[in-house]
Amino acid sequence: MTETLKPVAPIWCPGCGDFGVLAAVKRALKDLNVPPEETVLIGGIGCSGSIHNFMDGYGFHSLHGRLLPTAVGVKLANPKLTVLAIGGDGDGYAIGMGHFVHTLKKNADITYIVMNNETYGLTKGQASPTAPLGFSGNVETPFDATLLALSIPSAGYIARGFSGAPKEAGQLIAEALRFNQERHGFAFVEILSPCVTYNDTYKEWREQVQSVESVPGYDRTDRGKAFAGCLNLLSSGKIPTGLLYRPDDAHLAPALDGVLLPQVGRAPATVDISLEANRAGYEKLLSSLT
Ligand SMILES: Cc1ncc(C[n+]2csc(CCOP(=O)(O)OP(=O)(O)O)c2C)c(N)n1
Ligand code: SF4
Ligand SMILES: [Mg+2]
Repeated sequence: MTETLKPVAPIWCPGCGDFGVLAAVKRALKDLNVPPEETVLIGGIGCSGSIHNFMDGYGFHSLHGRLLPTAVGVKLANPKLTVLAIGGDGDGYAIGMGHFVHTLKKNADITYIVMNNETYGLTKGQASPTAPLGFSGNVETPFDATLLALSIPSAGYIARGFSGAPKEAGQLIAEALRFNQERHGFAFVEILSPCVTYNDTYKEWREQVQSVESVPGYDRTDRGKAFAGCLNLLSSGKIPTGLLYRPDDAHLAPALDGVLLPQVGRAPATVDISLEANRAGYEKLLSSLT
């Protein structure tokens, strides 16, 4: 049973940062002329994770914290598709943290966008792993996902945008998709996306965000220097934004699809799996089991 659904109007609270991310994703796909029938959006669980319902393309609402293995599977099954995994900070950095690290390591040609609002918006404002000390009774020190990503040797594209600057965020996403198109591997883009209902950080983030472009001597091609540059900004109360890390092509790790697919021969989604086409193979398999 199949049903074709049209995009519906967002159900987010008025003023939610997620509107800026939606605009940025749409702009990036338009800039790259990616048609809806070749776009797959894998949503997480959370306010952010419903983004695929609000735009054209194939959408899949994944399990909480499991959007990344789903997205990798879609990409490996049909590498022609442009695959974006989009979820929240709770989804990606709490329950989904294991998948986040391993997907950075796997390095498939997909783009992962985390809409970070430092809270669990959908479940009414609990502390997420990026929540500051004291927020909603939080007793844990927050961590920075871009620094974590920088610690994974295969990472090749790490960026941070702000939904209050959707044009720049759209450019970072477009560059991430281009990185995938060029078969360079996984692209990670965190977008600061305030939850105006439970954690309205617009004012402070507007003051805190600082593009690494404006930092004299910042070197995004060198992992150690990028880490130190970001850490310096964070230590001085700023939040580094822009393209934080992108080594030269010669220093990029091999992308998973580029390594695996030549071994398999054909993309699994394009293989004829009808009974008749495979009857001889099935019969051979059956007889080998008796
Ligand atoms: C396995 C599982 N555990 C817990 C939940 C409850 N739950 C739904 S959304 C959510 C957190 C959402 O936070 P985030 O990913 O940051 O998304 P946001 O709503 O902030 O955009 C949780 C814990 C769930 N749906 N499934
Ligand atoms: S609860 Fe927060 S994150 Fe969810 S839609 Fe409302 S403002 Fe956005
Ligand atoms: Mg959140």
